[in-house]
Amino acid sequence: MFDLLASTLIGTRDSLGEQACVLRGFALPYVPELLPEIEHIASAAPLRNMVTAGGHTISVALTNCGALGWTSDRRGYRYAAHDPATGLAWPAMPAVFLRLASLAAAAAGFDNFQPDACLINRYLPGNRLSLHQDKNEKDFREPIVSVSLGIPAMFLFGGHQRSDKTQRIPLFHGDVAVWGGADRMRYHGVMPLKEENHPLLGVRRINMTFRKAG
Ligand code: MD6
Ligand code: FE
Repeated sequence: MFDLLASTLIGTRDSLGEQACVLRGFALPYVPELLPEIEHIASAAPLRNMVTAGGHTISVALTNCGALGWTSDRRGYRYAAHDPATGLAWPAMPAVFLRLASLAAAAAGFDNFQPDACLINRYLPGNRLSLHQDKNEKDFREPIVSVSLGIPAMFLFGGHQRSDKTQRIPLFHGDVAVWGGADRMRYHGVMPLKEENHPLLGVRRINMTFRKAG
């Protein structure tokens, strides 16, 4: 059912706002190159569940590549050059990641996007991400590029107040969401993942979020 909807959408664009959209299937041609790179990154910097300042464990497991990595601990959220689990620099950003992120940003109207951070999230069924704004980056003129792989998720895209009504947008394997400019600080989140099986990735969703953080 989802597969049929996803396949009919490939190559289309959904507008989420003035400067926010979903590029359906944009990442599909890159998938054969992306998956081994993700495996390699996760072998050097394993996926882990971080804690928040409030002491809650984040259900989504994460790792990073690039000069900066998004981290959370009892002191809060921040970008760091080193993996707190190993003390090592995060794995380098693979060239194919940069190419995909930059081309997707350009297709969405953001030229010259050169991310220095790629957060890799792994969602299992039941995992969710509550509504939040991305505000740990230095320059809010830079967009966010978010690549979905594996089983589908329902993305929530709200307004500038947490209480604003949210749009619900299904994100499928290969979709790329981009938001920036006037839409850069909009609240967003992910609803609890439903149990499904993806032919390439199994029972999981991988999300890659690219940012110019520093
Ligand atoms: C997603 N992730 O995983 C979108 N934002 O589909 C985020 O929006 C996000 O995972 C800030 C910090 C961590 C995140
Ligand atoms: Fe976010």
